Amino acid sequence: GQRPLDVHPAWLPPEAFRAIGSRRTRVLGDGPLVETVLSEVREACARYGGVARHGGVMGHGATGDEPDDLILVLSTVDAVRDFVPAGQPLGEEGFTLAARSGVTVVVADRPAGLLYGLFELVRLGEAAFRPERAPESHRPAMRRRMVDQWDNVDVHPVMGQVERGYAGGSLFWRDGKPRRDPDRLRAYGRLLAGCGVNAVSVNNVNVHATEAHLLTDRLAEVAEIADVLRPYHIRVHLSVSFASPITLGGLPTADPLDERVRAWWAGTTRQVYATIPDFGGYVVKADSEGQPGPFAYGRNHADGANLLAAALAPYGGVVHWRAFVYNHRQDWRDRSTDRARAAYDHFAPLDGQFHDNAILQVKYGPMDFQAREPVSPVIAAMPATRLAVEVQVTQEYTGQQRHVCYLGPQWSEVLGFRPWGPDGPAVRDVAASPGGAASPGRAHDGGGLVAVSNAGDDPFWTGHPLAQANLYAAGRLAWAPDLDPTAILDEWIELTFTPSSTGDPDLLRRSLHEVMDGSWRTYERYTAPLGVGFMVRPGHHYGPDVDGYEYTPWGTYHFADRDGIGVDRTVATGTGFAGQYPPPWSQLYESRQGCPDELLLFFHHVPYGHVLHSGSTVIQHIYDTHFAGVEEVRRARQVWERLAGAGLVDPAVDTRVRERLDEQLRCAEEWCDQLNAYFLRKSGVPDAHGRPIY
Ligand code: GCW
Repeated sequence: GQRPLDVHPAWLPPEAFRAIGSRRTRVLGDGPLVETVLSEVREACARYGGVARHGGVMGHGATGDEPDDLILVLSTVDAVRDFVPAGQPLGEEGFTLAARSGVTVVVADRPAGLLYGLFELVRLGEAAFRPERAPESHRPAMRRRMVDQWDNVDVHPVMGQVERGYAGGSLFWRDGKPRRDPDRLRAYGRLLAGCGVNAVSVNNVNVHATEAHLLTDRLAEVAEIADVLRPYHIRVHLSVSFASPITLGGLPTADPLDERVRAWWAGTTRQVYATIPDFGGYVVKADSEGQPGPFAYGRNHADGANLLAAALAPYGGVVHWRAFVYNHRQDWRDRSTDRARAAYDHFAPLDGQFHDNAILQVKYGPMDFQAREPVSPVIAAMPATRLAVEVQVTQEYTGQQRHVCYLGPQWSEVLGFRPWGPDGPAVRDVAASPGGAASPGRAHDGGGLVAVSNAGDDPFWTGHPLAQANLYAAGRLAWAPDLDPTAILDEWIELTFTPSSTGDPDLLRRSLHEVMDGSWRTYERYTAPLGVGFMVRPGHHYGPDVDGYEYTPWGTYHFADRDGIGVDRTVATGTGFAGQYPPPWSQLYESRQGCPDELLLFFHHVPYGHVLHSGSTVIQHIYDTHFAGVEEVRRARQVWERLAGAGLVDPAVDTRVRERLDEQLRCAEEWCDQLNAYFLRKSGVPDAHGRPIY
């Protein structure tokens, strides 16, 4: 029995377990993960009147027992074959679901598969208990499905406790000390497992002085977190500072080729595994935005990553080495430097030089988590390197969890992008593991999906209750990257808003889809146009400021003048970034005609009168989309009000969502008015429809 939490149950409310809890279930197997499954089933049965049995013989209880409705069992039990014929190995995490003659069976080769099978049953609800179901096997496409917390132990003077966190404080630390709230932490692990996540990196990739100590004298705090998350099959990873041998070890250098440095990392890592035997590995942001790295010693990123990979290898650990490396002290007058080029320029030449247990973690776009960017060219440039794709669930640039912005469609577009053209593999294949559902047929294991978490100690976990869907979608896409994001949204709605049985469930579903499905594109419409990005207030990145970054060292410019706007990244006349893609994309992006509208200003500087594929001019597109975006937000607010008015949502959720929708509308109007005014003043071209522009 868990103590009832004073927090929203998100996608695993008790009602989601009704179908299981009202039946007779037998769990066969032992060990900690099986215990977790059993305790979930027991709790559901206690609530809904079912029976949970542990052990015994498959299909038969003790004499006199009524037969089982549901059996969760490891494939080592012979009797399983009466239900599910032997098939392909299911691996560490896969499972098969089947039903025969009114008995539903989940079979797995390993205990973790039973846990994921249980959550599949939860998603299916009553549908899991049809009398007959043909066997259906599920295996994760990606072996590594990780969330990165950007949590600090201390409250950082500028960034707060959670860097780019919009959901309160950390779930791990408070007042500089471990929070030690195992119930809350366990509930988080449960939610993560419930959407398929199996790894958590616990601290910010910007590793400040206090947090650096988590690796050594404060390691016990990490071990405590690992203990709580382990029953949900979640491994803990740690962000470390490349300068640790100096700052923690007292060495005069952190040079990756120095013997003392290698010995320090080896010894330190041995200690880590002595304390946390199933530790996942390190995450490193090096030579990026002021973090220390190998450049200080004239070494490259492969030298740096391999140093840590070598220390982790004896224990099966991995290093996630981030590719987010660029010059953040650029001179804006220097038109030859292009931040978008940086990751490729640094890393592509190193392809093939990284150890097997080094994973290069690449942000999905070449800039920085904008609402719209092309897919990073690094993903196609390093066939001999294990790559992980990083997405930002925390909504730094997409409304900071004050705006509804369901990002499933964005990530799904990225994962489905085919960098080598229509006949080549997709991004999801590059990140997948051989033998996984995506069967990419690649030589080596992909590095998986990494999602920067949007969760904190907020009672709704994510500030905006509807932002829970983003965390859920990130996990589901890591497990099955070809899932339709709209179907994922449906799952999330179905689980989270389990009908209070009052009211019309169809209205609920339809309304939430209306509010959420297209919300990413709505956000794109009222913010920076046609892929140009940024135009946000510097520092905190909320709200509009068209020129906020224009004359800064950050490399994020739009170059608007009286004649036109956009960044010339062509090979012919620009920075050459378009040439970092393989054909056909290099050619498509190079030409104004071939370039998709939504990325036009990312690749080209064009006159305001340039005609888009849509038939509209750039300037008219800016006006139209901004007015339309505001209208869409206004409409979303009406739909929500109607929904809440019908008594279909919990009043606390309603209050929170309504307050945020009000702010979203205010902010969208601000974006619209500022952007339109700015471009009217620059271009002198009036709106064709004569709408108010200030
Ligand atoms: O998006 C930027 C953020 C930084 C962040 C950085 C990164 C953790 O503004 O706050 O630092 O990206 O991804 O390293």
